[in-house]
Amino acid sequence: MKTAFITGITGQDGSYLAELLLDKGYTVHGLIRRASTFNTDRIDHLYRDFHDPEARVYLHYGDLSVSGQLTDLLHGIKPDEIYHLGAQSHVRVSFDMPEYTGDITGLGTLRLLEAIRRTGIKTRFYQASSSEMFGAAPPPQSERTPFQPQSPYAAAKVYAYYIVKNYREAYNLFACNGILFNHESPRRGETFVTRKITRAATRIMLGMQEKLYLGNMEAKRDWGFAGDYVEAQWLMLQQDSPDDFVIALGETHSVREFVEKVFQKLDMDYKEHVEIDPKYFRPTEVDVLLGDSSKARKILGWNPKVSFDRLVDMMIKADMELAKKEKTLLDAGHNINGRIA
Ligand code: NAP
Ligand code: G4F
Repeated sequence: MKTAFITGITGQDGSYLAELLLDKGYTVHGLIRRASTFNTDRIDHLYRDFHDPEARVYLHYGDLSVSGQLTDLLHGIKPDEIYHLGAQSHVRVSFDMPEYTGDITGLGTLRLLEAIRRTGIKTRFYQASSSEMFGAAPPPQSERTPFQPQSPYAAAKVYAYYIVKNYREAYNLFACNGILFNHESPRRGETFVTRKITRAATRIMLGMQEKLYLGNMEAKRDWGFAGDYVEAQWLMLQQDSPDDFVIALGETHSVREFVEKVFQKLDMDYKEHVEIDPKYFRPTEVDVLLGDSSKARKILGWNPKVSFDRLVDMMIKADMELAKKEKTLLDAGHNINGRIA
């Protein structure tokens, strides 16, 4: 039985990856942050009390800013595979918190690599690199496209990408960069644009919200399903040698198209509900992302199963169920968390 260590296990990808690894028989250790509220919603269904002999998920408090503790954890767990998904992952927020983003999203990767080097454990390392690193580079983007980062987040990810390559070459580590294009799901954080749209549209439909405020609706993204993308993360660590791979569906749509599609599927006209708020614009934008993942499809045999259209349906369905639950509570006189991203 293999053992994996996941940073970012409480995030969208971490939850899907933990499910995948448990299905494959792994024992899964995850790094979680202490918070004054519960932050394990996405993995609660996987967790069993550690006294239970059947338990295969173990959670450890820690933070990507603390290197000594990461070293102790890796020394104790000695995982066969490390999936480093933890990050300050929001691009707009990275303009508000550039130093923090550099520390966690950039240096966090170095801290883990150093922990591997210092402990001398034999392990395989996955780095959650991002299509955001391509920035202003014209589409389509592949492993050969030079990076032109357009945000503190992207600059931090470029640092992490190169430090992974450096440790691979300098210390012969099995370390891979998965350069993943945007991937979404019903578990997507509510401040990312797709989920913000499906949450708002379903609430508008049920009369719980009037307006949806967005930023740049002309930006284009290559959106796929997170469940398909974590499979690629696992495949990268099963190869004979470490390498870097672009993972993308290979089609691009604007934010406007996404909104239009969601509202249309709910028989509504988005123009009646959507307004632009300059607050959501970024000082520098990434205009078009469109991935060429032919290398991953050929070498890893990676083949995404969920189309863009099915992804949209999946997100609408889940958010409609959530909105209905919220409405039932509201109608019964309860307070709900009506916070909008
Ligand atoms: P996400 O939902 O935002 O999850 C981020 C995770 O990182 C959460 O578990 C979060 O913990 C954890 N984290 C944040 N700061 C931390 C810190 N200081 N110490 C320890 N853990 C910390 O992100 P995601 O969408 O799953 O993405 C996973 C990774 O892939 C990220 O590195 C992201 O940058 C990268 N990526 C994502 C996409 C995409 O489209 N989703 C595309 C390319 C690359 P809390 O739950 O406590 O906040
Ligand atoms: O959903 P987004 O915030 O995702 P973004 O910036 O593309 O970043 C995501 O994908 C990256 C991979 O390319 C990841 F590395 C990163 O961690 C994250 O998961 O924004 C998508 C687009 C942007 O062009 C943004 O300007 O939507 C535009 N947008 C328009 N109105 C908005 C909004 N984005 C957000 N979050 N909120 C809006 O109201």
